[in-house]
Formats: sequence, structure tokens, C-alpha cells
Amino acid sequence: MKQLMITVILLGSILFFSQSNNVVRSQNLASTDNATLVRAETKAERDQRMKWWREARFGMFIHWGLYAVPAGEYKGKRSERIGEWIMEWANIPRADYEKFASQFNPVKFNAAEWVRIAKNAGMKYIVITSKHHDGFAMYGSQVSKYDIVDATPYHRDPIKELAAEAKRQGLKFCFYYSILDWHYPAVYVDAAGKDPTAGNRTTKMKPGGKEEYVKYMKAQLRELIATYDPGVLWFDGEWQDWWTEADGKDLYRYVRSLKTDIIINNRVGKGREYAGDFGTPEQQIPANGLAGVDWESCMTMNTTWGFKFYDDKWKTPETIIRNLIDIASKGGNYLLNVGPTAEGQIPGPSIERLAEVGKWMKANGESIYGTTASPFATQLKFGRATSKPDRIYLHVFDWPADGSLHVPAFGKSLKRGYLLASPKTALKSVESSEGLVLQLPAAPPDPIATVVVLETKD
Ligand code: FHN
Repeated sequence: MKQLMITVILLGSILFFSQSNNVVRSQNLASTDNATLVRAETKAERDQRMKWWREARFGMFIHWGLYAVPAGEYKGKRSERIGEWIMEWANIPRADYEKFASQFNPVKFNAAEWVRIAKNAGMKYIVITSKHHDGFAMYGSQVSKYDIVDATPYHRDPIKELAAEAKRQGLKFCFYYSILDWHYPAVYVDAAGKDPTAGNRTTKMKPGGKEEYVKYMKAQLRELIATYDPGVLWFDGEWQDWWTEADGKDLYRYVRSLKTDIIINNRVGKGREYAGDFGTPEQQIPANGLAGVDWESCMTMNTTWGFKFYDDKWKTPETIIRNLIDIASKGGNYLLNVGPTAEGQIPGPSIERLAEVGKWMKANGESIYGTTASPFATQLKFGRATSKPDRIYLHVFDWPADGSLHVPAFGKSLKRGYLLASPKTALKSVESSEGLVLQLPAAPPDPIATVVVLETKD
């Protein structure tokens, strides 16, 4: 508790002094704040609510929407910018952007296949965009006609199928929901050279518009929770000036009152006084994790969240697998993104990489799921580590040329060491006050990351 209070005070001061967006958005203040808003949640209750999420460690982010129709090109104009922001960087007026709805017909969408791809990769939950900044509802909304059932030739609710399939295949189903809404009538843009109804990083609200919009959002969130029972609400777009800390607290309380065991990310608020249940570092992995708080690093597999047909800057399977290990070794979750096409297909390069990750996870998943951060005070030279009460998992990236793996002391003594790939073969080891020297085979069973298990004595 004392440690936590110190962390909070530290965070507070960092926040007060830093004010840099990424820092604020990647941290969350401890749950004590939440308790003041919803019936006081004990630590045990919070741990119970967060349990599945903490043990999951690996999830699929899905950015899917009308922006997949232009797929990064508008009137011949392309951009290095992220695809789902095309309404902003191509300065597309609302009335023109709406026309993409008539071209959105994902006939190749197959919910079972999407969930199978995630499950096969070792992912335990799915977070899909119910509504992104463009304001288009990717589900059958009773609150808006600007949705996939009413406004597209598809006239079907893919989210209903995906939620059912996730349940059937045992993955948690979750929603992304944008507070920023470029389509809401009271929202307008006041920026040089921008159409007032186009997209923009910052927007303004017409007088009285915000109250209406908050009612609208709450109505959509109510139907989303009642109809699809999501495990997480992943808010975004909170950086609008018209969105306040008080709004964030109120929305957090509202959503938890609809589903008490739901988990809500930090972007429900502004992250200064108060910020949800977990932090959300984006496109980065905090150097030393985020001590004392739950966090999840979200990342693209190429350089865009929404589909862009010409973005081929794909990460390698090695990078993705080592990111997952690095994040788990720092006590975080990894939310890895796919951006499906307007036809309803996950891009081939994404499927290929997820299959490679899945092979590694099939063999080594126990060294990720349900683990906690590395017990070592400093970063290991040869790789990373994760831990469980009775064992430590060493993830060896750099195999020792002489086969001798030097492991710093970790405060417990070794009962037995072995490769996760061959548990029956105990590794020879020499223990000293400095630590441990393990004799490894000449070549690594897995060049990306070979897991060595250290069963420990209490
Ligand atoms: O603007 C969004 C962006 O489109 C994407 O959704 C990412 C995902 O975390 N979040 C915002 C940028 O920080």
C-alpha cells in the first residue's frame, strides 16, 4: 500500500510536470480513485474483475470501418498517415465521406475465420471498433441510422456474428468506442483550410451540443453492452477540449453501472486526476513497464490501424513475438492490431504473421499466460524473463556461443532447470552467490526465443 501511494504521488507529480500526451495516456492512477465513483471496490474485488484480463496477456485489436473503402487513397491522394484518419488528412466533408457507406459490402466477412485466426495466434480477447472517429457504427444501432445495417448494402450486423463466434471459441469479446465523433451534427471543425464537417484532431461543439452528444453516446453504450456483453470498453479520442475529467468519471461510473465487472481503459478520462482500469501505451513499450498499474501496449502490424492497400511496412514475426515477450516480462498485455478490408478479409500478411506467432505460443504459451513481470532487478543481457510463484521462465534471444547461460541471482535457489521444449532433460547448473550458470545445448531450439524453465525452491 505504501509503495502504491508513493507510485500515485510520483505519477501525480510526473503528470503535473510532464503533460506530454503519451505519458499521460500510458499511465493510469491506481484503482483507489475508482472506488470513490462506484460502490467502493475492494482490492480483492478489483483483482477478481481484472483476473481474466491480466492472465490473458495477448489480444487482437480490430480497426474496421468505412475508411477501409478508400483504403488510404482519396481522389488519387495517398498519405503516410494512418488510414482510419483519411476523413481528416484528405479533408473529406461529412456528406462526401457518408458516400463510402453505399460502397461498404463485406461479403467475404467470416466471423468464425476471424476468431480462429486470433485464437490460433494465441490471443485470448478481441477488441473491435464499434465506432471510430468517423462516427460510423459498425453494429446494428437503434440509436443511429449511420450504421452498417441501415446505411450499407450489407444490411447485416457482423458484430453480432463476431460476438457469438468469440463466445463459441472461448475468446473474450470487447469494444473500442471513440468519444471523438466527426459525424455528430453538433460537432464542427474550426481550423484553417479545413472543411468544418471534415475530420480533424480537435473539434468544437455547437452550443448545447455536448449534452446531447453525451446522451447519444450513453444510449449507444447501453445498447452495445446490453446486446453484445463486452468484457472491455476501450475508449479513445478523449483529447477533445470539450471532454473533461468530470465527463470521464461520469462515463466510467455510467458504464460500470450497466455492467459491474466490465473493464475500462484510461482513455475514458483525461488521465490527470483519474483514468480507468488500465494504461494504454500506443506503438511503444515502456522501458521499465508501469510499476504498480495494469497496462496494455497496443500496436499495428504495419504502420496503420485501418486498412491501407499500399502499406507493406510489416513487422517480422520475430519482432512481434519478442514484443509480446518483452511486454509480458514487464507485466503488461499486448493488443496487436489487424485492419480488415472493405470486403471483410484480414490482410494476408497479417494472417501469415499471426500464424507464426501462434506456432511459438503453442509451444511456449505457459511462459506468457498468467505470468507476472521479471523477478530480475535489471534487464537480462540474453533476453527476458517472466515468472510464476514456483518458477521463472527465461526467454533466450541471444544464445550463448559457449552454451553457458549466466543468470543473475534472483533471491531463490534452483530446484531444476530445463528447456520448455524438452522438460524431461534437466540442464546441468552451477549455483553461486552471483547467480547461476546453466549448460545449454549447442544450438537454440528456437532462434526467435527459446524458453528455459527454472523451477525454484521456496
Ligand atoms: O486516433 C486513434 C487512432 O486512429 C487509433 O485508433 C489509435 C489506436 O490506439 N488510437 C488513436 C491515436 O492515439
